[in-house]
Amino acid sequence: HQSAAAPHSAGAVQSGSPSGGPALSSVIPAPVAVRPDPRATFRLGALTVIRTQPGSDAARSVGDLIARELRPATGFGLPVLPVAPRAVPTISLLLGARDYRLGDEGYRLTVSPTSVTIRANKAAGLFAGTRTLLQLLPAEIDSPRVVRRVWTVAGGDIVDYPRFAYRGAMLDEARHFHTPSEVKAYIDEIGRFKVNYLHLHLSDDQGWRIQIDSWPRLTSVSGGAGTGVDGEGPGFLTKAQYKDIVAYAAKRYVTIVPEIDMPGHVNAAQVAYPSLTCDGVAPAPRTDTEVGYSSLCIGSDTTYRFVEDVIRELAAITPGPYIHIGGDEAQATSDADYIAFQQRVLPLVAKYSKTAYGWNEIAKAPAASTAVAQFWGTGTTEPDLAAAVTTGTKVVMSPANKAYLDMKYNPSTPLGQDWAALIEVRDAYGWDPATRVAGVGENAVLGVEAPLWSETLRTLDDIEFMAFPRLPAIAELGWSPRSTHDWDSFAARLGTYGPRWTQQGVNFYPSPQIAWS
Ligand code: TNX
Repeated sequence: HQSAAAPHSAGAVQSGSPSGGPALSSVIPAPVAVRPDPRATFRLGALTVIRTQPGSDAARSVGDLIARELRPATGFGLPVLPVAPRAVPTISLLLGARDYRLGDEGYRLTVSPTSVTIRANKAAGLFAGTRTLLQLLPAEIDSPRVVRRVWTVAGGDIVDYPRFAYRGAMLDEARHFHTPSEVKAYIDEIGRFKVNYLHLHLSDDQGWRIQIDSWPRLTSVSGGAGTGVDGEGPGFLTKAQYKDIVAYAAKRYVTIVPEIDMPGHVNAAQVAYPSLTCDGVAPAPRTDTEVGYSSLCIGSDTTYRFVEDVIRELAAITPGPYIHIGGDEAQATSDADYIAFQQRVLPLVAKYSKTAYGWNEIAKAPAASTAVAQFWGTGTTEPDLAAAVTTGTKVVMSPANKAYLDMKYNPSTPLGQDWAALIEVRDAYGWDPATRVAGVGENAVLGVEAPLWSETLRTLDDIEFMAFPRLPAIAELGWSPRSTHDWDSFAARLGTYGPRWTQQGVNFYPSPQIAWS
């Protein structure tokens, strides 16, 4: 990508309109190009209508969503129509942008005194444009109750599209189960920053969190009471709940990536089915947070019947392109066994028409050349991964000392762990996905992901406290052109985001590195 961006000048987030709305440049992730026009302020009013591309159900559904988001605080009717009446202030969501630079997710947003127009090639771009529009309205727009004030949008135009195709977050459902409504809340919150994938870690040593019809004891036993860390639980997603989350996410242009972790991290599966061990003896259930002690039995046919059943059933309820098969921390599996396992299992994902995705250890297996590998190391070299990249493996960057949202911010953070690093906001922001790992350059990088492991996290409040404000930092690294990367600019824009989380009722860590407004 070439980038048209004039670098955002340090701290340039003054008010963008006479009535105190945000500046056109006060957006996270930073847009590709911003051209303010101080004479073109738009005022959202009681008569405003939302016009969506005639004949497009997808555009209509984006219009309905933004209307529902704008009504509570404004109290305005905001009808969604295929044609706007003459001389009425209009927010337009139109397809047919005819600008190849925008790709599938980009948009152009133009603000004039009488209209806000979002144009895109695809509805995903219209949705991204509405995420920007929300940030251009005063923070009170996120109030659940009517606020009487002037609703302005700063004038000018924005051209915007992502640097990387994959901008992800991960939630660990296995260590502590998080309910469907908590997962949906998180989807809304990450979508604000144009995150377009949510990876759900659905199995681990402690518990199994997704219904699999051909192996029902996975959830009846290992999704039951006491299967969370420290004996909490129960919890698992039925297929109906999973499909409902997938559909909810799709409306917000978030694709769900399910993970079943293997050949390690399988104690819960073996508790439910002792035939998945080599000696046939059921191990004890585990609710501590040790890792690296369990392994599927690599030489056994039962193992591959199990793995194929799980992949087949998951693929059938997952419209997205990826099935994540874990592959991390397999210390209880020999290297030779590990490679033999991956040589059989990676192709099984393709058999069900999905792209295999796994933690970076999968790069040891030649079959990973068609897979996506998720880098979770703390260093800047990973020879197996660099070698796999030369044969076609694509990489999602989640360096644990930068992108792990379960790491503490500082030594006194009450939640989280510190094995990879303490990660303040500036640390989370201070790296480049395309130069982090030797031999893994821009073209090998599919994108970034911010994982949130939940050994220490129970509630949605806990999740939010660890994710915000670091998740927006990772989202910006994934979306914004390298040329916009600037700590002072990011910090200033983040400072103005605080009141939005407050209005939304979203918990966040008020980092002392940020001047919160
Ligand atoms: C390592 S990172 C793990 C997880 C833990 C996490 C805690 C990775 C691929 N595996 O099993 O939950 O550390 O930070």
